[in-house]
Amino acid sequence: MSSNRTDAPKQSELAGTQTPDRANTNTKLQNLEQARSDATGQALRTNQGVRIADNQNTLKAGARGPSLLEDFIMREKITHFDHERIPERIVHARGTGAHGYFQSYGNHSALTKAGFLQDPEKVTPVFVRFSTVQGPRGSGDTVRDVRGFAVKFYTDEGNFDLVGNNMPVFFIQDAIKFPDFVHAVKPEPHNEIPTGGSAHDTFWDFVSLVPESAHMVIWAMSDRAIPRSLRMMEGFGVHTFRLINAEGVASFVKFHWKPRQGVHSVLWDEAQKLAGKDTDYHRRDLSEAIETGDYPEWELGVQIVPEADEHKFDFDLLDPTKLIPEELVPVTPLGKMVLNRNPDNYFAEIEQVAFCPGHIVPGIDFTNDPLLQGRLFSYTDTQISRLGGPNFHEIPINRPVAPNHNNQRDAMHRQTIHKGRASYEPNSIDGGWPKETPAGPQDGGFESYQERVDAHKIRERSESFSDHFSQARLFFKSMSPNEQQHIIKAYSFELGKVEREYIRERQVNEILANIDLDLAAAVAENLGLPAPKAGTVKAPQSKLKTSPALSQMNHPGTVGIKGRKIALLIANGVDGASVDTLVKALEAHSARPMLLGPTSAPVKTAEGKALPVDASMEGMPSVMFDGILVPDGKASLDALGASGVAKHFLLEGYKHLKAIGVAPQGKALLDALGLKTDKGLLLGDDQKTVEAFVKAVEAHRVWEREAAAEAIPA
Ligand code: HDE
Repeated sequence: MSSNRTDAPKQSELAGTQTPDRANTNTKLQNLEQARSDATGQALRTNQGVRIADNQNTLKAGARGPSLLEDFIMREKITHFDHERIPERIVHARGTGAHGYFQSYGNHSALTKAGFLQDPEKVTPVFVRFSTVQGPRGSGDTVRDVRGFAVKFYTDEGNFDLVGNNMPVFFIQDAIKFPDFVHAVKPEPHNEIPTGGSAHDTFWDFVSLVPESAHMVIWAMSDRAIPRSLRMMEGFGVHTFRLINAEGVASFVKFHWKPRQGVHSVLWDEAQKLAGKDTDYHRRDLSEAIETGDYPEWELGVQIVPEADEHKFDFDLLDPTKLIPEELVPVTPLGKMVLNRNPDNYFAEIEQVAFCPGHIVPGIDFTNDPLLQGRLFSYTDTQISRLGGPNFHEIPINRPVAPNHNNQRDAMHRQTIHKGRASYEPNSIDGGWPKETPAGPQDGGFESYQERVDAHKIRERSESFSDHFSQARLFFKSMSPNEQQHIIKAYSFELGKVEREYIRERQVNEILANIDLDLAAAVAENLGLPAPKAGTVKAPQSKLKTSPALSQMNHPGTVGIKGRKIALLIANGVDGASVDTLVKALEAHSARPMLLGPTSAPVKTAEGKALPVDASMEGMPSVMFDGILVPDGKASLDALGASGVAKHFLLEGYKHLKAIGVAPQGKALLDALGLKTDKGLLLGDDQKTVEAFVKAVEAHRVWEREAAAEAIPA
């Protein structure tokens, strides 16, 4: 966890890369890099500490002769390189992460005795890793998939890992089905296709045969599976956990992370294009936001269910395919998490971090959710092969800030050099240390919640886990019309890629028809299947008809357009004053304007000045932006109108429902593109138009336009 990064200059200190003085900018960049590096001023040495005189040439018998085996410098270097890779995670291989801190809003001692939730002054360091599930380490960021949301709290009482996802439920109810599910969703075994997605036969074969997956699959077919940014995702602990206070009183809880940036997604066409045009879209977005000081923030909250109310719901709290609607049990905010530091080294931190749902601290405990119980075994087991043995807790990113003395010894890659003779307990040689701490209200040793268990040893699924469709239906019914259409299209797209017709039919007739007949009929029509009959499973109708909290549209966030990326399309002859006004207006809202030219070369303004650009329109296509502005300047507008790349930029931005503002002289450009003004396509550059543009970006997308945008070619 140690790092010198906090003292290093920030990228934000390089603000003003627009300056024409590129040499100055380059020197600043070099200074920044050198301040960051721990090798600055250091000699190049071998791993044994020997200074290296020549890092260019292998030791040879003569300049043109054979290489000599005795060249320990070359062999050490190549041997180390040969072993640079470790096994990637079997699931969640593609990830990124950041450091930050957690702070409690107050004293939550009535709920839990966990120390990090007692004192609003207490700052607990955290490390977060976000991930996709299906794809390998090099896969695209914007594939349709669940996102992992794993948080390590380095608390004074030991590490607490909240290893959650950006969806509140899961595909299966029992851990024993996890390898089956993962084998089905992973690329097909004969050709390793597809990379990163679920649009293939084995996935749909499995889920169409396993109705308990219906609820999670509809989440995966919703916009939640294609987030705009990792900063704009909710996070969920999924399982029901227990919080326990100093008096031993336990409550059931579901953990929630609510992003201040709001919950937003990209459109499916955008997601697919981004996967090619900016494979690193999400990791770039996260690290840029932190680098520029726009620190992502989430609120940690819990839904609290008193023990006495365990059986009050029409589903089982232990069933991980169910959520507790927020309308029934609201989320109580506990504190906030801020991510404010990028990792220094991807491998050392993001790749080597080892999460485990079993890492808990006094005041938190598990429930009998059979998925959670299986996870408690799996994560440590997986680290042993991934990180090469049981000493992974000594890797810097995994080290607790709390001391961890015990009598565990040796094993692969042991770092600690233990002193003393006694590595057993009880002992008298070392005075009996380290000693147990009796369980107690505060600062006591960990004590498991004393749950009475008196039952037959049995392999059985509880009857209370048998309703698989009510909450899937509740989810669909709670969506806005736009979101419902996206879900219909996602099922149609994915099932359209399924080659075996009997799998498509089974999904439509046996799963979708039991969720919602309109949904099933729409998907069937798109697949050319006969209209489905009403589902045969008599799932109880949940008392709640809709749960507005499930729709992303009801989570706009609280930060306005802060950090949103806006493209300004310019060419020679652009009105410099117009660019200036727009940039200033956006900066006043803390948005991130970027100037895009026909190439990466500076653009000549109407006033005759050379205006450096941030990128070319081809280099940073419209899918990388939240909004587009076209400043004034007749020659510039004419040049954009004659450029296929610029026209595509605007049409694509329109198709993806983005806010677009065009200076008044640009009317001809819009006419030529056949685009009509709407709530988010604005003609004008006065204050009022700029404010309307800002409002449209704030709304994330111009949803009213979606039907009209259908006509625009992809
Ligand atoms: Fe995981 N899961 N999982 N999972 N999971 C792993 O652990 C597993 C489940 C989740 O960024 C693995 O270190 C089983 C639910 C996240 O490093 C592995 C079951 C949820 C991450 C594993 C589940 C998750 C993992 C692979 C069913 C949401 C990435 C590498 C019983 C609550 C953590 C590793 C990171 C990773 C097993 C189900 C979330 C194999 C057996 C439910 C966010 O141990």
